[in-house]
This record gives sequence, C-alpha cells and structure tokens, in this order.
Amino acid sequence: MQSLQITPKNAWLGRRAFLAALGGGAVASAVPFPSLRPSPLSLAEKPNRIEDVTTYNNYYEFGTNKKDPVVNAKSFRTDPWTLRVEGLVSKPLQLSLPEILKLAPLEERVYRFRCVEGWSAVIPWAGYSLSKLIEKAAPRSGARFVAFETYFDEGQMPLAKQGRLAFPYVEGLRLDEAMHPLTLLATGMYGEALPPQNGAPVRLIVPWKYGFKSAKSLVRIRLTNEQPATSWNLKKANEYGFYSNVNPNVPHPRWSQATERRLGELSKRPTLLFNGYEKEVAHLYRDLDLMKNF
Ligand SMILES: Nc1nc2c(c(=O)[nH]1)N[C@H]1C(S)=C(S)[C@@H](COP(=O)(O)O)O[C@H]1N2
Ligand SMILES: [Mo]
Repeated sequence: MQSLQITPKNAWLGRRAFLAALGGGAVASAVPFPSLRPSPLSLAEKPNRIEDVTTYNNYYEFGTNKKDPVVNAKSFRTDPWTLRVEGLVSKPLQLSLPEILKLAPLEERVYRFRCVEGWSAVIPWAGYSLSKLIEKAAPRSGARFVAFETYFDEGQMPLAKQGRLAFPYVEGLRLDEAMHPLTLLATGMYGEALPPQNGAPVRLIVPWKYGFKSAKSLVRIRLTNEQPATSWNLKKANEYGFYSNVNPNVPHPRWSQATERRLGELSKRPTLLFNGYEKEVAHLYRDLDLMKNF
C-alpha cells in the first residue's frame, strides 16, 4: 500500500473529503477531525441526513439556486485562512484555522436550524460558544454590538453578482446575543470539517434566529458601539429586520412563518417561538416589542 504523507491541511479537510480526494484505495491513515465533547445544549431530536443539508444550501456567493453551492464551492480555497477579532477590544486577535480550532474544546451541538424561507433541519454542528473567542479579545466597555464580515473574492465567487446582495455578506448581533452560550462559532458538522457549501472553514450559528443571521466563512468579527449594517436588511429592510428571531406570529410580508418543512419530510410542522429556544433566550428580549423589532 502506498504510504501517505499527512499534512496538517488533511486534518481540516474532513475525513470524507480527504478519502474522496485520495480516490478509493487508501483507508485507515486519514487524520480524523478533532474529537468532540457532547454538549448539554444539544437537542435530543434526530439529525437530518448529511445529504439533506449539504446539497440544499443558501450561499449566494456561489449561486442563488439551492443546488448551486455544492457544485460551485467545491474548490473554494480555505487554506490558509485568517479570522480577525477587532474594534472595541483590548486584545485584537488574528487567528489561523489551527489556532481557532485550539482556542477552546470543540463540542458537538445538535441544533434546530430554520431558514426564513420556511424550511428547517436538525444539524449536529462542531464548535464552541462564540463567547469564548470574544472573551479572549477582551471587549471594552463601549462595545454593544458585534459585526460579522465574511470572505469575498469575485475571482473565486463569479456567481455572486447574481445574488444582488451587498458583498462581502455582513451580519450583526447585539453583544449580549453574541455572548449567549447557544451562539456558536462552528468549524464542523456531522463530526467532520465544514464542507465549503456550508460555510467552511468557520461560520456563525445562531439557532434561535432565521438562517441568514448565521453568516458563513467568517473573516472578521468587529465589536462596535453602533448597530451594524446587515446584507439582507440593506436589500429589503421591511422584510429582513436586524433581529430576525424565529417567530411564528410575525409573518414575512410575502408568506406566513407559522409552519415549516423539515428537509426530507413532506408534511409541515408548526414553527416554534425562537425556534424552540424560548426558555434559553426570551430574557434577552424582555424590553423589546417583538412585532416591531422583527
Ligand atoms: N456568506 C454567506 N452566509 C450565509 C448565506 C450566504 O448567502 N452567504 N446564506 C444564509 C442563509 S439565507 C441561510 S438559510 C444559511 C444556510 O446555511 P446552510 O446552507 O448551511 O444550511 O446560511 C446563511 N449564511
Ligand atoms: Mo435562509
């Protein structure tokens, strides 16, 4: 059998992708994704099949049809990668992917995921609470919001112009939302590195908000004293608010949000307030009118 040279890159490629890249013959020598701790924040629900969520994606930089990203993101270069944490922090950070992966123990978090379009999934993410990263940067007292900026390169993302969004894709959270333990800095799913179409190599996951808040392929996290602009809000402010908490009682102007279709299922199910995370997050919005602050 051919001997394999294992480079660090192979570790983050994901076992499945790595084996596929080798093309059949080789088996046991692949470096597995780092082992994951179980989390008490995980759902008991059964996850979707990995195929459900890796072949049906929203990643407008790689095309606007659900089947586009799996094809067009295939050779997206994520090595080397740099993620910066800056703005109103005492200790700005500039991290490589191996540094991100080592910053805190990786956990498996099985979360519900609900897109504003009315489909949903249950996904086992790998990562750790974003708060661990933000704490390392030592937020300064004036910080009230967090702005997220994602990777953009027209050369690698020629289809982005069809998306008619402001690129780079930007998102934002209030600082207390960003520091909530459920808010995840995700580096993997299904026990492997994130596939490119799902936001490799590192993305945000905010499980009680519509999916577009969960920005993919993060390059910059900036603490600010002002509410940051967000791509979908810039495009259509009356349809995509800054908060975008999952809420069956606040219809999208063009459709109801009362129900959703779980990928792989035919019938619809009721949508839950805060995507079922009401107990964990409702206190964040005690002083907010959820009908106005949608
Ligand atoms: N950079 C970037 N991040 C993004 C998007 C995007 O187009 N570009 N789409 C968002 C939307 S609308 C959804 S529903 C989720 C989809 O994540 P998934 O493909 O992993 O299910 O990613 C979000 N993050
Ligand atoms: Mo979405």
